Order: sequence, then structure tokens, then C-alpha cells
Amino acid sequence: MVASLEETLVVIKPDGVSRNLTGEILSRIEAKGYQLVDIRLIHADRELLASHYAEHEGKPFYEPLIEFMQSGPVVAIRVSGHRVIEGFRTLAGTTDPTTAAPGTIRGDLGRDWGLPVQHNLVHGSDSPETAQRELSLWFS
Ligand code: DAT
Ligand code: MG
Repeated sequence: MVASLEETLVVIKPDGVSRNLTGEILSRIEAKGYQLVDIRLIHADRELLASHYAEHEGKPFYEPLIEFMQSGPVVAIRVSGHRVIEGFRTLAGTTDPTTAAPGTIRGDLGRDWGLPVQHNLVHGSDSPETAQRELSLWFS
């Protein structure tokens, strides 16, 4: 039996867009073999971000995170492929760019800037339920 196709939400954060890394990041997703299904350049508002990051409300980095994500345009991408949720999180690397593995987006292109929130270039959904919820938020 063949596993069903999966979709995930990738967001290139304001640091990725402002550092002109959009093409590099898209290229890594495409080179891995995943399909770009939809793509939008968005200035996210607080309402969208509060919903997107609801699980982090109350954490010390929450306000800085919401402000950072509003600091410039982001690129939202609907990406499809078998096991793409897990696959993109592997491409992205772990949350802290200082220790993210070399070879990953965050490990190769990111660093700590000494700020209250990590600027780590990309977001990727972390489960099928989250992916569905996030895709309907960003591509409604
Ligand atoms: P991820 O983006 O790897 O799924 P997350 O969902 O736990 O990580 O957190 C959302 C974002 O918030 C993350 O990409 C960067 C920032 N962040 C998370 N934990 C942090 C921390 N301890 N200090 C600073 N920023 C943090
Ligand atoms: Mg997360």
C-alpha cells in the first residue's frame, strides 16, 4: 500500500525574506523533491499570528515572536509530498540555529543574533493536525 500524499505549511520568516534567502530555501525544498502547490508573499497581521502561534501564548519569547513575524513580509508556501511534514522539519533543522545541524536550513544559514526570540528563517508545521489548521489559516 502507498502512503497518502501529505501537505505542510512552510513560512519563510522576515529574516529569510530580508536576507534574500527565499530562492535558496525554495531551492532546497524543490531539490529534495517536494512539490510547491501554492505560494504567497504576505504581511501577516497580529490576528493571524496570534492564531498561528496560540500554543506559545504566555511564553517569554511570545511577544518578541509576534513582533518579529510582523516586522516584514513573509512567504507562505503549501508544500506536498509523502511524509513532507517530517521531511521539511528535517530540512529546516532544530529550533536553535546555533546548534542546528550543518546541512540544514537553520544550521547553514542561521545564527543567534542575541535577541529575545530566535530568528531561524523558517516555520514548518509539526503534525498533520497542525498542518491542516495552519494551511487553512494562511491560505483561506
Ligand atoms: P519550531 O519553529 O522549531 O517549531 P517552536 O514552535 O517551539 O519551534 O517555537 C516557535 C518559534 O519561537 C521558534 O521557531 C523560534 C522561537 N523560539 C522557540 N523557543 C525559543 C526560545 N527558547 N528562545 C527564543 N526563541 C524561541
Ligand atoms: Mg513549532
